[in-house]
Amino acid sequence: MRVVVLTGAGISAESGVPTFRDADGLWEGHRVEDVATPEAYDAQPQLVQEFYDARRAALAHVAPNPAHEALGRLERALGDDLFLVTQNIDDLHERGGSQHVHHMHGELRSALCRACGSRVAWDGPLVDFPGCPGCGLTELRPDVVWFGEVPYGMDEILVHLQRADLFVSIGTSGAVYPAAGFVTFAARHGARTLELNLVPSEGSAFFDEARHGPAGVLVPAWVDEVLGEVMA
Ligand code: BV8
Repeated sequence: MRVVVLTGAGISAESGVPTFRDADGLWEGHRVEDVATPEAYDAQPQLVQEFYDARRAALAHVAPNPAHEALGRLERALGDDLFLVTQNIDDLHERGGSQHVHHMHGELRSALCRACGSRVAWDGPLVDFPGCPGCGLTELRPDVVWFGEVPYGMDEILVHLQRADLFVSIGTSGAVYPAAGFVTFAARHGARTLELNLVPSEGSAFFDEARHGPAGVLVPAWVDEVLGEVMA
């Protein structure tokens, strides 16, 4: 059985990582749509760098939760039959045991050079505009896909969605495209679809089945179910 799992901020909520739309604004009242754009970066690079520096530094104080760990278990059982794509830029899937994680919106622990295009592992701040290890120019920005920018790996994601027998969306509001459109695309190509979310998302009606509750409870239970089926 080929499974595609899409995750959003809700899967990291129980680890203490703020979501975007539950509280009123993610960071000091800034809406992510206002800060996560190239225009915001060009207009106020310092503020945008600080927004991401704060989130990158916060990674040291959070840990994966049972939902991340359950998906690590699922990957060990399904191997290449599982395709995990996340909208999240944290590293909790990796720390929860997933080895193949597709960060369609980039990663906090990576920097992108606007001069030479290098994507480099980066754990420190970028606000002091350090030189790029590739070209030396002080053009490093967060390696994060902002609104209006093209998500990473879309061709590969669409191939996996076309082939999927099951598409599962975990902890996302279904507010942002193209991720919010994956459910209807997968269903059009014959996949069964399941939503695991705290409350009905904006796209709930598109799913064959929707279960509501905390990811830390729903995801381990669902993985046990799938592994029971697969092993049977
Ligand atoms: C693109 C990285 C072209 C940055 C992010 C008008 C109409 C339709 C679309 C558009 C439009 N105008 C513009 C667009 C396109 C735009 C878009 O969709 N805008 C929206 C606002 C309308 N999209 C883009 O610009 C994208 N690019 O379209 O390029 C293209 C398209 C296809 C192919 C080629 C080219 C780029 C968007 C990427 C933006 N970057 N993140 C950063 O992180 O700082 S978006 C960011 O918000 C996330 O990455 C995520 O994608 C998105 C939504 O966040 P969620 O993860 O869903 O989190 P949220 O807080 O919203 O929801 C949390 C959910 O969890 C809730 O449902 C809650 O109930 C639940 N939850 C909470 N606690 C728990 C829980 N669930 C379980 N357990 C819990 N404990």
